[in-house]
Amino acid sequence: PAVKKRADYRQPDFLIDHVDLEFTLIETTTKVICISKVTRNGSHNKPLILDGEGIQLSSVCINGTEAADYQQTDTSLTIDIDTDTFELRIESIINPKDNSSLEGLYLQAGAYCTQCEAEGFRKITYFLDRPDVLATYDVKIIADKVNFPFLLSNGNKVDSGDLSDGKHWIKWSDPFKKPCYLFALVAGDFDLLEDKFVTQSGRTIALELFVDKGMLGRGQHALDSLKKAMKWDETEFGLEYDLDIYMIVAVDFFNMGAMENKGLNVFNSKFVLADAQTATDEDYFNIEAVIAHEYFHNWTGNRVTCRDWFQLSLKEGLTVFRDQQFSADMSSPIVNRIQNVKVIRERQFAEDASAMSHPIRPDEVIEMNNFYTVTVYDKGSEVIRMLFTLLSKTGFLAGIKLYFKRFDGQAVTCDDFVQAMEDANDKDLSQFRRWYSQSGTPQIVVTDTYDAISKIYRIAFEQKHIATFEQKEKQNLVIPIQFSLLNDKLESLNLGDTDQQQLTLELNETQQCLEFYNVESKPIPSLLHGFSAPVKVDYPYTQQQLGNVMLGSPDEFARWDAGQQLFSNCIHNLAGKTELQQTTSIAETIAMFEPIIESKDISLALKAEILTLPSFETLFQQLDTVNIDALNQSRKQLFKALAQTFQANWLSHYSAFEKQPYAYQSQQVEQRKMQNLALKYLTLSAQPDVEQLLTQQFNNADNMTDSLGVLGAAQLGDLDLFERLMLAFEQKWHADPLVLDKWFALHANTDRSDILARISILMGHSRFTINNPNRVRALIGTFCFFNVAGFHNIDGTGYKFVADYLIKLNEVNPQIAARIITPLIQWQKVDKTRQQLMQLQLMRIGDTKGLSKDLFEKISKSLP
Ligand code: B3K
Ligand code: ZN
Repeated sequence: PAVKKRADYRQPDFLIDHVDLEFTLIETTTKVICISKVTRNGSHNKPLILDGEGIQLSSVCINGTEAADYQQTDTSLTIDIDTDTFELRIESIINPKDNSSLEGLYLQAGAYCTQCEAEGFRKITYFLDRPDVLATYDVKIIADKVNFPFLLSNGNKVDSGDLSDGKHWIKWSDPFKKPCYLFALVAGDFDLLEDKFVTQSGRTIALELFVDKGMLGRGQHALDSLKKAMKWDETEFGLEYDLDIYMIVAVDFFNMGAMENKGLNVFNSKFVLADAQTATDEDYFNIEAVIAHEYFHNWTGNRVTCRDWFQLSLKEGLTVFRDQQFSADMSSPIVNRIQNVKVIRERQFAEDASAMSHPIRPDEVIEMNNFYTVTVYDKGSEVIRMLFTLLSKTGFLAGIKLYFKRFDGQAVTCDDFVQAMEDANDKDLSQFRRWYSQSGTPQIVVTDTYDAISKIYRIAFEQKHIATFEQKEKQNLVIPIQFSLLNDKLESLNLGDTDQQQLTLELNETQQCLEFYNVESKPIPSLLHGFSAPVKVDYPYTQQQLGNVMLGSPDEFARWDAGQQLFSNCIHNLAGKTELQQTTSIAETIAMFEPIIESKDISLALKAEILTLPSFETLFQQLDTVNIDALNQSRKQLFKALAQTFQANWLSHYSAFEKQPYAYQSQQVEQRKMQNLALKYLTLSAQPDVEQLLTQQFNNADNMTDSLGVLGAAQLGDLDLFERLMLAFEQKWHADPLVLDKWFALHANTDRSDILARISILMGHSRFTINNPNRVRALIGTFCFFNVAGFHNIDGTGYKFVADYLIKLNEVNPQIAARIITPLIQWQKVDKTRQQLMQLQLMRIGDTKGLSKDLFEKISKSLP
């Protein structure tokens, strides 16, 4: 497969500014007529080359006359033409029923649905499938009226009618120019939830939410979230919705979370449907966040879009930043920030350390779908956040304003965005731009000295960059580092002349040193407040100093982070120690958390976060080489000790709150979080009547958070009880696929010796199907990503199991296969034996006949 390079970008040879589409929906032979108004772009005599895949071409007409002068390949249609402006009519047939890739137009569970981003439109019709070709669309959909009463597309409904053969048709018109990746069509029978939103300028927008029949009761939260997002974007960014109607359709078969098609978002039902019985607090949170994310794309992505796919972070980084700000405003900012940082540390750092490392604006791509990554999205958002920090909120918003003024209705680059920020603020961002081109996780080495005689404290910050897989040379970046200094009474020092206690250093040289005068004793630095940059910080803290930062830092994030470092250090230090040394070091670490667990001042949410151990994935990323078994073991050891030491506290935290009828409301969310954490610890501590507690909570729960809380806890303890509860859960939720996914996932990450046999049985479960991405992610994805003992079993069976599965999935759904292969290509840090076993399986997959571009790209990069 061909490698595409960012440096090779050329303007399109032809432009299309209007499209008339007509679909006659028939299961295996859908007819598509696409009439494009084409103009030559510039003066040249090149032919028109259209993209197309898996399309059966019926006819090509130019200005009403059938053309013969064209050539077809598997992926293109070349038309020789010397006219400069013409109408191109292409008629073709596609097969939605047999389209299991869920890209292009597909028919699943009785509904037709499209997914065009990144390059799926070419599976629908021959077209200039690139984001810098912007057109208005008129779409006519014809289908059977009984089975497909709703026929939806982008924009406004303009006309409809019945046909004699039981069919009907509806016409849509989208007045906003858009690239074809934002095209959408949905046809099916749904329940419809309707509402209205009045914009700041007084326009009334119709809101329509389409869900599976019978699911109306689960749609309210999504609709409420949409209204909150619409309001928030007006107040915070001054951005108002533009069309008269906003539609969201929830479907069960979808490759990702959701898609921001103009005026017609398509959602994975997982990110729409919620009620107390079936959705957890986390589900409620995610729904609100994803609904907002897609809505925010209407401006950042749709009104201003990407010139080419290398610029994906232009819309994704910015939109993730916007949805994170929104979520922080809707609930606890600190818990939100911690969650964002966990994604960076667990997954983005892992990507940087792997063969798939790439800058937030990649330079080379084989399959674009492989680049919807935590780097482009989440690190991309961190880069925007740094701009926000460096320019201040006012400066940032001025930049945003200029960006829309300049580029509304256009397809632009990341550079254009930074230029707007630069011009609006009169600030040189040339060095900052390197964040877009440089991959890897910077390391900040901090050293300090204190002189008791002169009372001078010096602190030096050094940025270090290590080579990544695809990029050896690195340059210095601009890194905002927010920090404060604490004295030994845990008070923050005033820094500089002002009474400011926090400084932001703009680190842009290799090393920068700051001096502070009249400092009474050597202070402890509290570093990287709010995770002010996506970096690793290295300062030689003692455990005692970390304890002080955890208790005394003015920044809540830094407090949490210090606690995480205390735990991490302890876990990493356990390996290679005698039993006595281990016990002592564990006891010392745990003792430092006593003031936290007993504190009444700290918010419950932060408390629960501080008392949660760093995940295995976070710990893994802290090391250069990892002894998997030892790390897993040590983490469990500390987990258990924490459970036992604080057993009485866990019990009192567990019983501290009175149960109220379920509501998704912050105080309740925090309490459930703390209670379910306590329940886990109680289970691990083998608290005498824990079985009773678990059973009681399970039987009395009026909500999914508390039911799953029990299962998550029981999974850590006695397997017998876990099995019994799981069985009961399955019987109750057998008919509810979204709930059953939680059950599949719990099974998949259970630590048991017969895990592969168990998963094989579950693959035969009547509700499991390889065709549904949610099922595959729940069962197979969870196993790969989270079942450390099973996946990394030193006998290699875990890797082989996954490889066997991916070979099958390659044929069904390459995009999902390429997602799930991620842990298998991240072999760089594990021991030699495992490295070889992993590579062996990668080679096996690589040898598969008909290997997709998606898997090919990841495998070929990751094999040495
Ligand atoms: N833009 C889509 C993602 C498309 C993924 C294509 N493989 C959803 C989002 O980021 O909002
Ligand atoms: Zn997005």
